[in-house]
Amino acid sequence: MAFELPKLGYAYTALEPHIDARTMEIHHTKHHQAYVTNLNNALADGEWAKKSIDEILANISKLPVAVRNNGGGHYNHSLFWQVIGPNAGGLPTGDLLEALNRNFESFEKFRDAFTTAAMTRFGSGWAWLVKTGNELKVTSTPNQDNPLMDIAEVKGTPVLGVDVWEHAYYLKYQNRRNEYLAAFWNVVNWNEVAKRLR
Ligand code: MN3
Repeated sequence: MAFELPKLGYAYTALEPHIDARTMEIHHTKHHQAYVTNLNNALADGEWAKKSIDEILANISKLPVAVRNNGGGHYNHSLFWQVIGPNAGGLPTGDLLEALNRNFESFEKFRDAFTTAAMTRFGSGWAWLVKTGNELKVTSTPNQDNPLMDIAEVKGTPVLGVDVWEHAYYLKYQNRRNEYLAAFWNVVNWNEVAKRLR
């Protein structure tokens, strides 16, 4: 089949206590797997099954809603597992820190803007740091939409994303999205984020 569930580069327990092992396991093996399975089913043997996920997302307005939901879900989670990790958090350095300072005045102001975007996304969705040209912007999208989609209000290349669907935090944090987001900063893999800036 065209798309496959990527392996995690760390154990489900690796992000404890910030993101619990049970949430990680269900999120990866059930939720992400379902997006992959449903994306493959939606694409069947059609011409789009041979295209890259980036090309599919860039043309999403021409494709069925099942491809939008599940293709977005597959891309978004694949990115999410990479931009979080163990032995992470703290502050970004180098070119990434400079770029955040240039675009948001300070790292703290960037973090506040990103957290606000994640807190104010009503219902299920994602908050993003995206690169458009030489500019960095914070935005958010509903459901499994993302800034690579041709229908996105704010377009760009995702550099960092956070899943604010309740399935990402409900077991440990219940309705307390704010506590999940505070914990999220302890698992951001800034080296991986910096790679996406280049
Ligand atoms: Mn999710």
